[in-house]
Amino acid sequence: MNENAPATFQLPEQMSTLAPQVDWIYYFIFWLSVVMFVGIVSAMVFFAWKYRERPGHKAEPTGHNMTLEIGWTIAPVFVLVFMFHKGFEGYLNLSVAPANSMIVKVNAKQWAWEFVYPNGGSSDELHVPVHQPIKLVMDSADVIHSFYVPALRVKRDVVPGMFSMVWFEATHVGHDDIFCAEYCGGRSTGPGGTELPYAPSDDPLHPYIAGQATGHWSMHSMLYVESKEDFDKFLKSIGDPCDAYVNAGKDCPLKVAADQGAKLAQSKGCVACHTTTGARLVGPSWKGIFGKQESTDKGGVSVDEAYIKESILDPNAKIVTGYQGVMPTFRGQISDAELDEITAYIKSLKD
Ligand code: HEC
Ligand SMILES: [Cu+2]
Repeated sequence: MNENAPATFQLPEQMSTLAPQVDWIYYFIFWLSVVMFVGIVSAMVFFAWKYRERPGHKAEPTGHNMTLEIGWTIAPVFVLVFMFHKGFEGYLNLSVAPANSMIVKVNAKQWAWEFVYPNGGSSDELHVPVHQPIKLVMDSADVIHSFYVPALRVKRDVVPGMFSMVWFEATHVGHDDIFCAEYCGGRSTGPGGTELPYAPSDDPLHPYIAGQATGHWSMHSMLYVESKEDFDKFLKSIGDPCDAYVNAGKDCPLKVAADQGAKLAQSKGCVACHTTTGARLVGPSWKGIFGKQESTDKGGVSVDEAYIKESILDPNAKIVTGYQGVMPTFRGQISDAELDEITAYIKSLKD
């Protein structure tokens, strides 16, 4: 099932390991519908002709046929359960990223995509290495968006106030469009019209948001699948995300957030149980944990934004192997902005 087909009359090119599975169930449903349609319409036409009104024939009511009724109720149930099973299998596959996935953070907002890579750099187009599972951790700054790449057969909603996750592994070098598949508003321009939610920014990292996009239709980007070498070159080219700010003579917001997070770790008392040096206290050290695999009582997890948030608000959801579930919850005592700052701090604690 891993042969990737080029575009067909009905479907675009396959570019991910998942695509053949999605297309299989698509064609199964399509051909089942064709067979049912031809069968039902033929029978209908045949019987309409067979029992047509003609001299010498009287209409005879047929009554109830129990065997038939039960037959055409049970048979479709099997087909539906099979289709549900296939669909659910695909959904689960899409939801559970392999342990060796590279994490890319996706920020959606009206009307742009931003992709943040493991080295901290960001871009408005998604570059990924071929044959490498990519886990997208997605978040929206405003309304619901939906990340959609046809050739990957991947589509998932991006919802404000939570992280949604999807993963894929590209099978060959190439490119495809990234669309927003959720109607996410537009700019009203007429006299007295509503204001654009984002004023043009002088943020050197996000010049593309600078007021040139005007609606859902413009929330378009590109996916580039590259060889490992090309991808490494790309990563180098976006470099340290702070460079652009430093060059513009400004404070780097990431650094400011991380510094703020360091202060919070003190004032909220995290440092009583966590070090940043690699040394173990009551809880594990934060040094170098971001992006790593952590083993917990619920199995292996990769440490990403969503896991850190969960660890702080719901510490007992997953307990790190070798530690006690003694961390208190900070739900209600820590704002969303503070969570982001602590996350930025933990991210900055590289090995
Ligand atoms: C009373 C001690 C204690 C305090 C205070 C505490 N923690 Fe923890 N924390 C733990 C322990 C023990 C674990 C490991 C067990 C678990 O997963 O719950 C842990 C786990 C974590 C993890 C997951 C680490 C990993 O390696 O997977 C994060 C992230 C975390 N804490 C963040 C925080 C933050 C942020 C604060 C302050 C707002 C904080 N903790 C305060 C004891 C504490
Ligand atoms: Cu959108």
